Amino acid sequence: MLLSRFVSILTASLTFLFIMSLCGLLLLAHMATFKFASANFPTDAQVRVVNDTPQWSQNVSSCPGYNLESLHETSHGLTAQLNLAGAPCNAFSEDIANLTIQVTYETQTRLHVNIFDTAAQQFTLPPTYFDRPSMSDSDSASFLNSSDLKFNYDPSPFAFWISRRSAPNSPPLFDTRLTSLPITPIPPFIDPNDSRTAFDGFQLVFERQYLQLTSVLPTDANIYGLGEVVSSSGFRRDVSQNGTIQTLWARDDADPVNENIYGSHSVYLEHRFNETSHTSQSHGVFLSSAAGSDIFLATPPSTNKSLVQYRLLGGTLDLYFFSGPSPKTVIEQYGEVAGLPAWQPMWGFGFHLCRWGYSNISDVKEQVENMRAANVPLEVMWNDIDLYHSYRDFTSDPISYPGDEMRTFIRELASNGQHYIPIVDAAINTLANSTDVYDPYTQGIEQNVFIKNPDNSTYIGQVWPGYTVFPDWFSSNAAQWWAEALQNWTNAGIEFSGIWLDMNEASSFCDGSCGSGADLSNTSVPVSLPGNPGDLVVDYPEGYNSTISGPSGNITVNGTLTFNAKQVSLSPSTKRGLLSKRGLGSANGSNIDLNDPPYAIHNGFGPLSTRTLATNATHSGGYVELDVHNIFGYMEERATNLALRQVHPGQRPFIISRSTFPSSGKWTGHWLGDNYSNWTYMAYSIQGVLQFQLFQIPMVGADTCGFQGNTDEELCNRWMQLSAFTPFYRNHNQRGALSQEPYRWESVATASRTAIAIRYSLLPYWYTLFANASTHGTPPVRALFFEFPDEPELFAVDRQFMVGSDILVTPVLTPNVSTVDGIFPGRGQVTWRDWYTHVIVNATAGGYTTLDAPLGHINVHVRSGAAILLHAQPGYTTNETRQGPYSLLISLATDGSAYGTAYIDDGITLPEENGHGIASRTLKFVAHGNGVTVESTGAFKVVQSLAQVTVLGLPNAPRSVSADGKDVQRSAWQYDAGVQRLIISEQVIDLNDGSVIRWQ
Ligand code: MIG
Repeated sequence: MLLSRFVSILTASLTFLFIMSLCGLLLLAHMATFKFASANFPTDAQVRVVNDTPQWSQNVSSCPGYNLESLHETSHGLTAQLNLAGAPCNAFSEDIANLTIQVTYETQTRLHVNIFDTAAQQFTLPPTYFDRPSMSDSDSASFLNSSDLKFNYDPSPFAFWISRRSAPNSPPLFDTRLTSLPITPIPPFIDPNDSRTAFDGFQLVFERQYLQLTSVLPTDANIYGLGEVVSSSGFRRDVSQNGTIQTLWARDDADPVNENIYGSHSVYLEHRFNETSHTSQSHGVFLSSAAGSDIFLATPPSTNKSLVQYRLLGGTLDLYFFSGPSPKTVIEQYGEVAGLPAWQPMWGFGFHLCRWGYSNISDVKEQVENMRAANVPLEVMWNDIDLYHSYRDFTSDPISYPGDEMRTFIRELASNGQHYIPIVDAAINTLANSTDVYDPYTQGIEQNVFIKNPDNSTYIGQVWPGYTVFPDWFSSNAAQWWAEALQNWTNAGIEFSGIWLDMNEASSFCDGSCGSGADLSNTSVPVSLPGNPGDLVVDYPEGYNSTISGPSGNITVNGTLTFNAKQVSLSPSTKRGLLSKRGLGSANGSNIDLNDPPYAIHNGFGPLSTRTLATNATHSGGYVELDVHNIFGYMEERATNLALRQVHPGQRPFIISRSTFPSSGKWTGHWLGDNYSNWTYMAYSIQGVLQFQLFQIPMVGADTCGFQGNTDEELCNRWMQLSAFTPFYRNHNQRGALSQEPYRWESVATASRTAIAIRYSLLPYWYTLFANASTHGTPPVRALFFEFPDEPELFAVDRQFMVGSDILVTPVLTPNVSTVDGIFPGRGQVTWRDWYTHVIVNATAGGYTTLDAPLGHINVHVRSGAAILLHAQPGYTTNETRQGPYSLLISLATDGSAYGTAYIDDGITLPEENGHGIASRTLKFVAHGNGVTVESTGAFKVVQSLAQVTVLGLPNAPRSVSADGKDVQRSAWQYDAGVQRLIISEQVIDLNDGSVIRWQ
């Protein structure tokens, strides 16, 4: 078994190499030359490489499971001891004999099942950094007997299952009673050469370095979430025989399919449809753990049961169950635990332009000018590491990006209502020699903020600037040191509005430590920059066809066409987990293999320390990297968010970060990493955006037009239009790849102007959706089944998506077409009107309808029953847009009703949690047969008035129209019988008061 485990790692590595060369990734191919060097670990007496490790059995079939004893019922649940039921199996480390289980009915919809080592030595997320709600005895309400969920158990061997109280006889939502399954081990089946894909047993296993928990799933279950991943099966995960291995281990790799990448999210939503009643219910399961893990979704042969199996490298089994029962409420309930998403500044919804490879400030200014000249709205200009002096964080190159000129440039942007965002890499360069000056490093050493080797020396890795150290977010001075570095950078001219956090997995070019003896004066990096001679990005755009000559088939450099959850709100004092003081996890104890844990998760790079920090690197407080690896990004995001609150007091921090973890959304947004400039990856971007809605990090988007490789006009055209409907909207490009700013091709410029105009019209709607996310955890972007949960034909749809409840987006995701097939939810009960023409789609109920989709046109449809507040005149920036009047778009349902809300505030001031503490205004639009009322509440004064109301679905022309009791002049309204549309214009309706608009 041991042998086959290594064989499989080798196979995985070879597959990786093969894929890399296929993609022609010169950069990564370069890295591969040192990829197979065995990982380096700092050598020191304290390093716990235990040579006398007992030979672990590597086989869980003989694991005895646990017996439940000493049960105590509490007002909110129960606690009990779980004691090992037989001789330890020591499968992948020592069995922990005594566990505690705590079951807490935390709210009506949330049940917390926490299984931990009674001695509290295993690692858990430190409550100082992770707010997790919990019940304390002072909480008056008890959900013990009323909760939607019910905890059930067998004491011996211990197993538990979670059912719905309302349906005790239905299959449980989660069920660990697998003891009836064959005890005969199921041989490796997902990959016969990979012994880790064997299922040796299903009982609870809880060892120092291996935890296993298995639950039965319905056959062909609808599972969403678990990531971060680019999933070949789409947003809906594969639970068929060979199903899915979702590995969680933060990793810097360019968006490989079905492998672990930047973020680690151990939460899933399951949606169950009842074929008899034709109704559905969703629930959610969240494992709060930072452990490196494999999560299997599979249907092993001979069991005939689909399973979810968690295999963790440490920590505890801290599980939360959410009862939903709708997809949206499951996500909201997860948000109550993970924390609600950060409030975003309005400008964050503007269009962002970036690339790696702007060689100097003139290059960057030119982009701003060219965008303006082409009249393609540009809200935020970005800089990648080209900005840096010697690739050092918090610097700007004195020759190519002089600080004073940058200050002037950024202030000019600001005076035009535009913004600037620079990159911040996770690693900090060391000093090259004794005359070298680099304050962030020197200060950091003085303040003791860097990650250490086990012998307390500073840990050395390597990134773009050469040898580096890494911030230790657990050290007491780190946050302030980081805030000062950001402040100093601003003072030196880089007056950023927001921050881009990269490389925070954390990425390092040495496999593990570069060695305590590294020659720091050697600043050369064994990785060549893409775009350098020898590493040119020369692959043809996907649509290039060399056999077709002439303008129709060829591409030139600048391209021609190629082809409200109602919950008790927990006061801060009742937050905080019960266990605040824990042991040091893997750092603490004998027989712990920090460097090569006995169970090898399916990390895409093989060994855990490959291209990242060594797992025995040590953090303040004694934590080891093995336990805290997956939260590096989270910790940095939190520190950066808090730092930005110091740099820009009272303002909402805007952060986009690569490596995320549950609760990251409280502090940051996310981009989907190093995707490819091809059609498949454009389609993948939709599942990525949907995943992160579930993960409560809704401000998310892909590198538009694609990062790796060369894009082309047609792809970029379609992609600029698609991304205009995703929350974070940025075009970003690889160094050395063909330019892809939207003005580079006339057709792309036009397509972008069209889509951005829609986006900016919809800003009040986006803003309202995000206010609902920040106050209730409601996901702004939705899979179609979130809105129409009882229509099974929608469960796997991820080539269309919805913005809120009312906007359906049907992008073109294939080349060389002028139509697109889309499904229109509602099975004929809902009408969908074209955004542009207002014509109702003649949709096939429950099936696909073909729509016209010439290049430059993205299909957008409005749901009947919607009332959407819009900006009437989209401008060049969000700020300009907001200076103009509002309009209201109403699409009446067949019964003549429509409803909508809008949340408005100043767009920049940081509210307290739950949205309090700043002036805001909430509008409610209620339409009925012959009018609409506007209800207005709040303290924020809306300066702009409502100038226009469009009513769709009005069967007859009105005789008269009035606004607030006054007749509207006949010339100010028109009725179009063809689309049943009434347009009322020339109005000056004050949104600070209620109003009534009538048509009769
Ligand atoms: O090793 O800063 O994902 O967006 O352009 C590559 C250069 C480092 C990776 C990011 C990408 C960025 C690039 N960075």
